[in-house]
Amino acid sequence: MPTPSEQLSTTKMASCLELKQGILYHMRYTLALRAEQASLRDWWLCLSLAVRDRIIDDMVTTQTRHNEDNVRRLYYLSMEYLMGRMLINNVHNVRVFEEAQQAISELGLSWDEVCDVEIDMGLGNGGLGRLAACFLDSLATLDLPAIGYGIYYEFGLFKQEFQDGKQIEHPDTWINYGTPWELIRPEYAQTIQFYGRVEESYDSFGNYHPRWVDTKNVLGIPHDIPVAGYDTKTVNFLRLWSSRSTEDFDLDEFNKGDYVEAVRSKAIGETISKVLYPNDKNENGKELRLVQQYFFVACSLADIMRRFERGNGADWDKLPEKAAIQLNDTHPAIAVVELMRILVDDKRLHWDHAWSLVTRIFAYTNHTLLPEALETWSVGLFKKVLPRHLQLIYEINYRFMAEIEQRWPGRDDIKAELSIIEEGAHKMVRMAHLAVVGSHKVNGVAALHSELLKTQLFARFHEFYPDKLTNKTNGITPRRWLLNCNLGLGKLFAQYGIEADWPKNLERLRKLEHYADDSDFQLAFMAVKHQNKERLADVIKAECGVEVDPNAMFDVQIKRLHEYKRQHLSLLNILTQYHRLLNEPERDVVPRVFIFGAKAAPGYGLAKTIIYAINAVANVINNDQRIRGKLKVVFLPNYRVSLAAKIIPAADLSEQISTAGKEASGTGNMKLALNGALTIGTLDGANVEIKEEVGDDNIFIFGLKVEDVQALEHQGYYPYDYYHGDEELKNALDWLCSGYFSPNDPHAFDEIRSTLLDHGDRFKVLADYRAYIDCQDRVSDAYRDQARWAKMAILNTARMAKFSSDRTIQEYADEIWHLPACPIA
Ligand code: 4GP
Repeated sequence: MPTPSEQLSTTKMASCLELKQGILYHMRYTLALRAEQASLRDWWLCLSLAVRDRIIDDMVTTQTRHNEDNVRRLYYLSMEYLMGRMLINNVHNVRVFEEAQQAISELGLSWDEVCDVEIDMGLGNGGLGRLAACFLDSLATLDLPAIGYGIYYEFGLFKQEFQDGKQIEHPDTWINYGTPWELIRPEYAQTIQFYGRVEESYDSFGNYHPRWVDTKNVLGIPHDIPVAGYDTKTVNFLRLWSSRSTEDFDLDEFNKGDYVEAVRSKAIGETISKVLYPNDKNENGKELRLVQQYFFVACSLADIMRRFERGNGADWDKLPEKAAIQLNDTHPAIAVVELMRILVDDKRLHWDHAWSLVTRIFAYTNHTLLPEALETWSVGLFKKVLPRHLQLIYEINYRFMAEIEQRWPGRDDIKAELSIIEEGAHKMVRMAHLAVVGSHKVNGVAALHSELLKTQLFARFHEFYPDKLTNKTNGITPRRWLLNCNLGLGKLFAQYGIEADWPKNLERLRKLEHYADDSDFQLAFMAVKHQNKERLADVIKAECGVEVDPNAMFDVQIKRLHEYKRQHLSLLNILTQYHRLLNEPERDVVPRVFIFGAKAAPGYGLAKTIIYAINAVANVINNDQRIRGKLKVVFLPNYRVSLAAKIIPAADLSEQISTAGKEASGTGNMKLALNGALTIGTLDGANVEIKEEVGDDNIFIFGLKVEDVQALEHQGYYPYDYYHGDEELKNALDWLCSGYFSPNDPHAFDEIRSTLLDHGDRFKVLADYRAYIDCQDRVSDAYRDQARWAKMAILNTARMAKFSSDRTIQEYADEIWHLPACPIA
């Protein structure tokens, strides 16, 4: 049997040697250590630096080319980026994976252990933040000139721990000892203004030129994270801003002799980029959040303008030719106003001229229909933090209202409906309206969601701007979500002649359809799944102390904890199955392991209660000898990108059970299906399109459709009817709240019950219960027939090409950004 080194080609051997030398070089000259002294983290750091060295050469080439050719660029503005671990992705993207593995093994280390040292870069909450990360990967892979802009949070999404089954949050200190993946660029620092007041002033021709004065200023420092495309020379970057005080300390205070006060005011400047707000459907009203939004937007626009002026001077008409800006949700929507401020106040353009430029530059992506997630800011707060911007918003709105008057004369109701300012006792600025008015395209993230934007949330806007609303169904990068995380499947593809370029051409996997009925292939495919399950079983043992059997079905629900995602519907199923088993111990059931991963927003009490309930039920079930391990329930703590990468390849069943009309798209659904998990889901978000791709026979769909949900709401929804009409449901809910699962805290789960029964069950959990349980029975039947299951799983993997983020990004590039590729020689 050849050793791994004998299997490497000569070129790869040379490259492996070079990497090893790089690692040892950094051990000595960056860390000043002898190899014998090095910890695992030191090795990880040196390997990362050695890989980074390669990326940097291409980064310099790419950026030189982009600058010299003065190319059109896409600027992606997002408050969140869930990048996860960088090393594993980078070694794959720059195609040195085997060499790096070999080098590490020659140094006497374990590859997995070295990789596991890396703390995730978790600068986001959930879907929208991970989407941004997938998009950066695709932009670079497709050779599209792009820069991502965001915030360099010192504390990313909190670390989750369970104490007695309850979520406890700890700060995420990812940056404690620095990261090898950043390049700090003090030379591109920006000074940003806040607060103060607007001074009326006139120039010598009598023209009004307001001045924003008496402001508090902070510095934004860029931290650049290189983003290497897969199998290409393009290296773009993500520029994250950290805030610093403009002065080392306040000289006035210092001169008054108050040294401590002087240094304290410096610290205030640094709080802006301290911490990520941990809500995935954002929290409104907090001043610091508005300050964060403006801080990163203002830094980014100043940076964009600097780059533009370097290449084009003051030829402002060229601005929309050189820059396309995508707003990831409304979080950066203030950019529309900031660019107006720059063009009108600083560059002295006429309003109409400036507005015509601005509205050709911006486009906006909406990620949710949930009304509580639509951002609004009180006019009072706006006036305090950004007084000049509030004036500009009023001016934008005044002109917009004039257009509405033209279209619908005398219709004050329509004006009130569309106005950027919501009138009333507390006047609010509606950021979504600002984003729609200021953008040339507005997109939803799945076909169904975009349709609902047109017919519901933005229906009137759609009447007014019939060409503005459009769809761009989300996607996921096949590099992170198959190549990196499922090595076994990648090897199998090679054995069965799938072209090696499948990671950038996912259509290649369609060939697997030919083997869907081939029993050898089925066995091989399921054997890979089994190995992945064994690995996950080890993680579960280590993290939860629970033994699970890899022969059982792994039933996975991983996503943020939210009522609309209905983890509690899954809990009702678990209780029902458990109850059935206890009543009929000899019942022939398919053994299942229910696997959860989810963080709840720290202020979202009910979500935390649902976590507590799942853990409490898990604790009873996992220790009940009577059911002989036929059911297991585990809640893996601290769900994050790197944990997802371990769970997803091991999943048999993917739970996508949101209330129809509430999940804009979902992307976990795509990752799981790509790795051969079958979906049980509602006709919601991208599930609808997954069903179209894989075919009705290869997915388990149940429950209310959007129209049914609406009809139910219209005719009056009475959750008690379902409760009294279904014995198993009544039993499951009563049992949960009986104190049986929480003897020391018998009322712990009352809120779940009262939300479902007494407070209207907003997300129709009870209405979908029966259809869900019956569908789960069909799932079990399918699993009993392993050949049938294997065929369905293979067809899922084979038919996921549509959901590559390369397809999504190419659509954005063609239809919204009009962005040509710029391949680097
Ligand atoms: C999420 C949506 O909930 C999810 O359906 C979608 O797939 C994802 O965005 C990416 O488009 N929304 C958020 C949020 O993360 O904070 O609103």
